[in-house]
Amino acid sequence: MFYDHQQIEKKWQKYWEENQTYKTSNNTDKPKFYVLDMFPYPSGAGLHVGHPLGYIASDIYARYKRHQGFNVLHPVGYDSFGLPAEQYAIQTGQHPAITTEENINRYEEQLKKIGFSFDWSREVRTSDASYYKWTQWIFIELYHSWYNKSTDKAEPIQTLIQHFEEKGTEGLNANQNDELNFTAEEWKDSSDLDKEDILLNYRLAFRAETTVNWCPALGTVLANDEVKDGKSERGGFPVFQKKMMQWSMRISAYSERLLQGLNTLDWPQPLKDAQEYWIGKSQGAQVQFQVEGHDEIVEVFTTRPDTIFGATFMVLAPENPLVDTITTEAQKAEVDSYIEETSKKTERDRMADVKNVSGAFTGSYAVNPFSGEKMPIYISDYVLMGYGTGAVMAVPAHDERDHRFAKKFNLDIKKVVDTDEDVQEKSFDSKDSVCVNSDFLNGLNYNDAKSKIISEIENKGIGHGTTNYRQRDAIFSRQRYWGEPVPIYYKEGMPYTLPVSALPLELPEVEKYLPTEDGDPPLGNAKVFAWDEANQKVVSVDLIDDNTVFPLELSTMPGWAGSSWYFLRYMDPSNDEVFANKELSDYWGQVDLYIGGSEHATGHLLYSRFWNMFLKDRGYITHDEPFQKLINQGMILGMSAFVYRIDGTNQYVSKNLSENYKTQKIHVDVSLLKGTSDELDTEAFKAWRPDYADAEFILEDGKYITDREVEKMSKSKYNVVNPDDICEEYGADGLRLYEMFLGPLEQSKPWNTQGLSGVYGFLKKFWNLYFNGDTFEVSDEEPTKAEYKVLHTLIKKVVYDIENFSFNTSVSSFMIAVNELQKIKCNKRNILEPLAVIISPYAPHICEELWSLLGNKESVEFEKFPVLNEDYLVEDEIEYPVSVNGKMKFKISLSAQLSAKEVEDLVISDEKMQPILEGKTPKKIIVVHHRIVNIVI
Ligand code: ANZ
Repeated sequence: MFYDHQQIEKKWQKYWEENQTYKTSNNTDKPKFYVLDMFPYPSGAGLHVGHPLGYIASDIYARYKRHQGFNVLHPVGYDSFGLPAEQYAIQTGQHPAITTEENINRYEEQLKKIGFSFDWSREVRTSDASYYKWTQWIFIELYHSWYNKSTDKAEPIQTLIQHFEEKGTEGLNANQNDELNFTAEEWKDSSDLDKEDILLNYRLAFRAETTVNWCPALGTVLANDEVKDGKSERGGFPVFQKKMMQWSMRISAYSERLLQGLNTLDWPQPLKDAQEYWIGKSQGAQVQFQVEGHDEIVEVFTTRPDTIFGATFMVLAPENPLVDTITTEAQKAEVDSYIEETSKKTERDRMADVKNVSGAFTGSYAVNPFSGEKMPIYISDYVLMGYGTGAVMAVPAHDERDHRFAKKFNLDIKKVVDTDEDVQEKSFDSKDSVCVNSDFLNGLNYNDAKSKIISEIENKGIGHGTTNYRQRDAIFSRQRYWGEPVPIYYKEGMPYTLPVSALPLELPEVEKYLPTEDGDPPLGNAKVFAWDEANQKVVSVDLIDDNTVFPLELSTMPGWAGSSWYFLRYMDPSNDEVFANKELSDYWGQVDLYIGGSEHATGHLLYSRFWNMFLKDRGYITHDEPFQKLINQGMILGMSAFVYRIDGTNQYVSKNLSENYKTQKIHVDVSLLKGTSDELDTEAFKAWRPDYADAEFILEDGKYITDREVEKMSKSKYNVVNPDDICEEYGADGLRLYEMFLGPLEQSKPWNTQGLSGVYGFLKKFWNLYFNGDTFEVSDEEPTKAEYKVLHTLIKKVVYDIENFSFNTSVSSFMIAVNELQKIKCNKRNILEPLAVIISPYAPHICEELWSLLGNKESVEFEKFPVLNEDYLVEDEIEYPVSVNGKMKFKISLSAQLSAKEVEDLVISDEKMQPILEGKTPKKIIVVHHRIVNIVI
């Protein structure tokens, strides 16, 4: 029977949509299971076959879990704010909302063609006002919260105010910007404005002057993870360091919890390692050094206080405020010119440039509190102001950068301990040092030496043990249009949140999407974007009088705001009262399986854990961690095609002749090749671009052969394969099976359209098991043992494979099973019915069709997954090798049902045994059941 995939797939996609087959109910006594994909940014290019890889895997898992009786939440949505739609708006004037809507429609169409079992009714879009209302609400909650280190959680700002009213800052243990000290009286005597200023120092969403990554070409600030090698990740524009007043999120308050939480998660180790590295916990000490002849103290952070005896000089970051006070008159010019020189470098350049040490002497000295020796104080840009205290004690014998600096400036190099292997491993070991023998630490291992010196530092009252994290607070404002407005207005320069009742604060219309002439962000172009405090509404900017009508914040939120909590919104997507009803978020709890790309390791996956922990602290949800198990799917690579253009001409030479010419290798679109071959369709090539209209070709054997290379699949490399084309030709089921068949989910693998005919052939064979010629025909006769064995072998394999996320091997076992059933001409209902259920998570359309042809009225989706019966796998006959005095003599086939004793009797009485025994009685007979018989005579 002809397998008409197009007709079948259309029919079932329509059925699923009309019957809302995959709509998830919240009211059920079934156990829940939450399967989530990282939601896509709907780009203008549409999907290529690399995008659905993870979605197919998660869809198979979601369907499998439904068959197992779980109530599965498997939603989809769009991360729909972002730069590309805005860049397009700048170029063309088209509102980003329109571009976004068009792109989403295209994505939706493409996704629906692949037959995903998404609950489309729960779709969310981060750029919808009904969604970002709650992103703004979370911002307001963060603004009105502080981090209490004593309770180790975020608390409402009222508890902080209460603490100030009762005790001032005494006994306060908070995460803050600056350490403040005041009494309860001083607090009470402060003006309202001063109080607000003080509170801003503690809020989880706060404003502060920060050095930011400023990208003039994009006109915005970028997060660290949006900058790659000093360039913007999107567009590759240069990024500079600039000081600006910015909104920030106090993620650093959560560093330790973000680190500890990793232990509870089933995530790939490289991903955990990346987060651990990003958080960057260092344990050490903060130590104070007296500056000679000054009241000033240099405070350093060191992870190696045990090397303090070898600290021979000090280095401050050029930006350290102390530099000004301690630089001597004689050194001022040198110091100033050095500061000027380094201010041009980005922090990243400063860290990357390890070879060229540079610096300047301040003219002042500090005193080493342990050795009593004088230590010259330098400045150098290898010390960063944003880390630790912005100052180091330099130990050139043990630290490589300090060593390079000492060599350059001819400073003393003293080695402290060199006996303990543990320490040697941690130290850079310089050969040219003088050894100082500190009896104080000799003989101690690394950890003991460290603890001992820290207690000594504490005893001397010159410092204390401390922990530092490399992770910085996250800058939250973007000078962009297409993002969530920040629900803040300014009164006397102080920020105030909008009342929750005024949310959503909608993105205003603007005429231009560029910054204003005054350098304000694009929202500065809006005509109606001011806050009328008295009437509680947004009004025209002309009405701003700073009395009752105030300016609104003009920056918008970063891309990561909306994606940091979307998994919660799916639980209750249309609730207008709360972001998600508590009962529902309790029921759905954590995401049980999250699949997505590894590029989100330190961005999305840290920010969303942070917001989730915050919402948990404030009692809105129950779990600290949002994503229990996570898998990073690998990449699908494309086969790029290239032509060789002869330099300075419009002539193109075929691949195998190209060596004879000086050429340039140019990407051509893979759709310009003939069929699945490497041959270029030269006419299509000429028509592709005006530049190529007059192209001439030097052919080989009458053909132009392109060069091929495996690269990341991407629109920019012209090697994308559109899933729509594959669905058309081989069906969505073919696409799904093939993507899984390509190899292990986590690995990268090249796409090869030719390989699809294999899985398509399998689908046809599978289909035909249910037909006799053109008639659908299954028999109700009881299957044979051999038939059951094929089925149950398959069940066993597939269950194991799905539970271990090994989807490629399941596809091969489907192929084996179908081949075997075809060979033994099996058409029994009791085999073919369960077979359709087993294959349905992978190839849902064909299985729905077969299931309904089998006479079932309901979708195959909720049918119980077939259960393994091991009895069918037991071999009927066992072939026992019989060994006599250690030598194998013959083999004997016996029923597997026999006991060991029965096997023994049958072997001894077998006629082949008689000539071997020669009438003797065996001394010993050992039967290893179902394996071997050993006889000693
Ligand atoms: C003395 C010492 C001896 C150090 C030694 C290291 C090795 P992590 O592990 O990254 O936390 N340091 C401290 N603050 C710094 C800053 N603002 N900029 C650049 N370097 C800074 O590194 C901490 C170590 O880096 C500290 O320990 C300090 O040098 C340096 F054998 O102090 B150490």
